[in-house]
Amino acid sequence: MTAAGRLLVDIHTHVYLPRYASLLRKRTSVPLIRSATTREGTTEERLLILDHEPSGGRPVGAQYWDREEKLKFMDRHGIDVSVVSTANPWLDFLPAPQAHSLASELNNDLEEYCASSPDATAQGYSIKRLYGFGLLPLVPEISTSALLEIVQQISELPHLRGLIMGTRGIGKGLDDEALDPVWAAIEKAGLVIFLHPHYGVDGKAWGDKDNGHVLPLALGFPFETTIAATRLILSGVFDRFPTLRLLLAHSGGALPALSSRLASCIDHDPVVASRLKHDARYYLGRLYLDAVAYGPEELGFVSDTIARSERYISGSSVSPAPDRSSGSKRMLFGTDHPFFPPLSSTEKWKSVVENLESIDAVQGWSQADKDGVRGKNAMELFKLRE
Ligand code: 5CU
Repeated sequence: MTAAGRLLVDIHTHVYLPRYASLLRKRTSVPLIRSATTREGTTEERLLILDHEPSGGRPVGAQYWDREEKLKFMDRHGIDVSVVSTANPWLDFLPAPQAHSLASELNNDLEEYCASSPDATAQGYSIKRLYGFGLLPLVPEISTSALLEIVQQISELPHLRGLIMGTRGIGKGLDDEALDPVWAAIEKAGLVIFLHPHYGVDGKAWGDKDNGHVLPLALGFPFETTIAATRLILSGVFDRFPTLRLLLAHSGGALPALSSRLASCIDHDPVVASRLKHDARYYLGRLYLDAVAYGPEELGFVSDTIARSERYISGSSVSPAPDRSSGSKRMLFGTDHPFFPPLSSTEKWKSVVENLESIDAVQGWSQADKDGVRGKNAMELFKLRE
C-alpha cells in the first residue's frame, strides 16, 4: 500500500476516446486518422492533427484510445493515478450543434472510462486510478447557454474534476468578454481549467529547413500558451474571478521568463497600466503549472517566479525573498502520454524519466516539495481524497 502523500499522479496525459477516434477516421481533412500501407506491406493508422504535419502523419495505435494501454503505461512508470484529458484539437473544428452534442457524449464516455477504472491502493483513501478533464464545445456561434449547460454537466460527473481547453475560445480568444459567464460558472463549480495549446504560432517563423516537429512543438506550443495566458491576465479575468483555477501546460511556456518584461511593458503603457489591480507578476502566483519542462533548472526557476507573487500584492508591505519551496506547491507532474514515445523500444519512456528525474534534482526543493509536485499537489487541487 502506498501512503497517499507519496502517490505519483499524472495530470498531463491524453486520450482520443473511441468515439472521437471514430470521428477522426471518417474525416478527409485535418484533423483525421487515415490507414496507410507500410514499407513492409502491412497496414497502419496515421494521425494528422497539426497543419503541415510532417511525413503524412505519425503512426498511432491503441495507446491513443485504449484504456488498458493507459493503465499499462501507468504501471510501467509507477504512476498511481492519472487525470486524463482529450488531446488536441478537441472540438475546435466542428460546427456548433455537433460540438455541443459531442461534448456531452464525450464527457459521459470519459466519466465511464474513469468510474470503471481500478482502485488505486492508497493508505486510508478510496480513490480510482483514473479521473478526467471534460470538454466544452468552445467553437464560434455556440450559445452561452450551451456552454453553461456543459459546465453544469461536467460539475455533476463525479470523476471529472476539471476541463481542458485550447486558446481560441469561441473565436476571439480567451480574453473575450463573452466568456465571462463561463468563467463565473467554472469558478463557482470549483473546476480546474487545463489550458493547452494546439495551433502554435505563425508557421512562417520556422523557415524552410526540414526540422520535423521540433520547432512547432518545442517553441510554437509553449508560445501559444504564453500568449493566451498573458491575454487572460491583461483582460483582468483574474481580478474578476479571483478563485478561478487555471493550470497551464508545459510549465507556462515562456510566461515565467517574460513576466518581469511583461510587468514593465504594462507600467509603460497608459492604456493598460490602470486596468489591472496588481503587478503582472502577482498573477503568476495564482496559476498552476505542470512540471513538464524536462530540466531541474527550469522547474526551480518556474517555482521562484510563482513564489515571488506575494511581493506584488498591491499595498503589501511584505517583501520576502522568493521561497522556491512555496512555489513548488502549484506545480504538478505530467507525462504528455501518448505523445513523445521513445524512438526505439525501451521499458520506460525517456520523456517520463526525464521529468521525474528533474523533479528529484531541483535545488532547494525539500523531499516534501518533491512529493507534492509528484502527486500531493494534484491530490489537493483535484480533491482526489474521496
Ligand atoms: O506531438 C504532438 O503533436 C503533441 C500534440 O499534438 N499534443 C500534445 O499534447 N503533445 C504533443
